[in-house]
Amino acid sequence: MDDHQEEAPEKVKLFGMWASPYVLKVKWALSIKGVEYEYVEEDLRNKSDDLLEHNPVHKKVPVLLYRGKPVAESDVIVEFVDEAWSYRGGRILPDDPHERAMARFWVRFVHDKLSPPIWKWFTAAPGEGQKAALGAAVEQLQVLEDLLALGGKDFFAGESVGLVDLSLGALAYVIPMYEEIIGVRMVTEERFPSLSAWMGRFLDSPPVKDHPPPVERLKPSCLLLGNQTTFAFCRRRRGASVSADMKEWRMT
Ligand SMILES: N[C@@H](CCC(=O)N[C@@H](CS)C(=O)NCC(=O)O)C(=O)O
Repeated sequence: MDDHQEEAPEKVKLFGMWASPYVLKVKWALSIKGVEYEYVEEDLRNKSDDLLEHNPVHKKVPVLLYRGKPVAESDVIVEFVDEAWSYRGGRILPDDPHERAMARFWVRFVHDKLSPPIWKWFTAAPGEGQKAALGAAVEQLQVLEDLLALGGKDFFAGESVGLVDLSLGALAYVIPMYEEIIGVRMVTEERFPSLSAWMGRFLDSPPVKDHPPPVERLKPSCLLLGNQTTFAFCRRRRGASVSADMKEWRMT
């Protein structure tokens, strides 16, 4: 960005929806940079003309409007925010090109390798499928555990929240919520000491304190996400137990 002039608040607009982890990630990025903006809450069952005009390809939130120009896709927006306001706030991407490439690599890892088995674990019926998904999720969580332990830093790329932390951020509040609904603990201090400490630090970090995840509001909304999720939630509420071979994972 050539022009590093301070933006008037009305020049930046974020189209979002309260439950969206992608929107929350963008809010956290804007908070790191100290950017003021106007927030527009979308009804995704009745999308506004503005949203459809600004994101005609995906028709999804988040969309960031900067000087009237839209930026869509949360990962693209986060990088854009870091570049557009490079002169203020904390750095989201590292300065070093190789470290930047590695940060992007781990973002892809979270999307492609980690999130799918966690979602599968949450939505699977008790039995082999649930056990296999748990095993797959734990295997990938171990990769992150080792990465964090090796780095020896508070966050993935340093002493403050950066790109990888933001992309993993939703899991820091979603995993405990899933654990509570299913009644199984996946990330414990014993199994994943570095990762569980990171979760605590992340949830306590300034951007997350600025925009806390709407956990209590989200819990019942999980029921609306899909039949399988509804099934998992209802099964738990009815007091049915997880399968017998998963006793070691059960919440105490
Ligand atoms: N890849 C997108 C995903 C965004 C996304 O899935 N947004 C959801 C809300 S969580 C949405 O707008 N859904 C509306 C729809 O699918 O019609 C990103 O990272 O921004």
